[in-house]
Amino acid sequence: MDAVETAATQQLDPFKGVKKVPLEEYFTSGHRTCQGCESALVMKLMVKASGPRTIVLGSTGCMYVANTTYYSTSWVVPWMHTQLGSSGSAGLGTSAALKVLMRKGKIKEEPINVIAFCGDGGGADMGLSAISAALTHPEYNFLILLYDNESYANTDIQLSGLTPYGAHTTFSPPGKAKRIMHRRWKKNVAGMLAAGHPECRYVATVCASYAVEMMNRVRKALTIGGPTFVHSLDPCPKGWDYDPMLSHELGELAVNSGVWPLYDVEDGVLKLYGRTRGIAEKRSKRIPVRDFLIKQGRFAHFTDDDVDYFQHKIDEMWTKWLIPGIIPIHKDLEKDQPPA
Ligand SMILES: Cc1ncc(C[n+]2csc(CCOP(=O)(O)OP(=O)(O)O)c2C)c(N)n1
Ligand code: SF4
Ligand SMILES: [Mg+2]
Repeated sequence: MDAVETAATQQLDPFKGVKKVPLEEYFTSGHRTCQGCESALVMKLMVKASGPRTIVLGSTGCMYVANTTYYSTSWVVPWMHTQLGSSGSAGLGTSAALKVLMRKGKIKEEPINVIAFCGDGGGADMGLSAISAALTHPEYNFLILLYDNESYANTDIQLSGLTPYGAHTTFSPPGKAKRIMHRRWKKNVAGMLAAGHPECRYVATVCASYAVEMMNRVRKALTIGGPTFVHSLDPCPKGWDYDPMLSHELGELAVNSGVWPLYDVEDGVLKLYGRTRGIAEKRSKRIPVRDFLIKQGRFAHFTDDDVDYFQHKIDEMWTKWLIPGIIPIHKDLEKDQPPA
């Protein structure tokens, strides 16, 4: 069978330590995100990792609105806004357009990185089908980066499919009659996309608290080519309700408590990395989930029972799942069957 014809990608080798990271910035001053906004840091690191020959496309949300306020922008590379649910379509369309322009000789033939970002609302809820469709096209090179601040933040913190259990949002305020308004568990987007898209050669989860590891996942995705997907968990001082100086620490707590496992799936092979790998290999201990929850006002209404429930769910993810935190198929099917 003929191999699919793809355009060349840039060879972006991993940064071997923080001292090897270039000083040049392609997302710079002039944005109006909140103090301590981790998603803004993700934008900065993402495009630092990809370099100057990059086109960034962004769906509606904080990272569109706050980064392109009337007549000003912090983007140094070419950038375009796209509709809330269409990061998948925008990434695919832009990559296809570049390919055609190069084939017709209208622009120079060279590898250009295409990155389409989306929030959890735009990516995991509204735009999931467009992302899924985009990931079935191996002939086009582009990366979809989902920055997950766990709410529709830009429109004042509404609940999304990635908002964690029990969190206080404007759609799930705790009340006297009902303390926990949001009872659904967070969707497993990276796992679902990796498992269901055999044409997609690379899927990863990242956290900007581990910046070099995060940038290297972006570089890997862009080097490997075809449609790729990276999911980043981003502490958001406004929506998570904490002091902005704690953003970095909250990212670390999410990873070290096992709430946010770090892994990548390359050509169907899954590898845990960083702290997550240390936990899985029992070199370091998972810290209590309470340490992560207690720092955030969105969980301030939690009782001990609520914290225990959250911990129980995370423990289950680590002990019962086929792959810790990633593949929610129980290991021991017989034992886990409900009573007849
Ligand atoms: C089709 C559509 N519906 C609703 C909106 C209003 N809207 C703009 S930004 C936004 C929130 C997006 O949330 P998310 O994708 O998580 O990004 P965040 O704001 O959290 O960065 C909404 C609902 C819109 N722009 N388009
Ligand atoms: S609301 Fe959250 S994601 Fe939006 S700019 Fe503020 S800190 Fe960043
Ligand atoms: Mg969001």
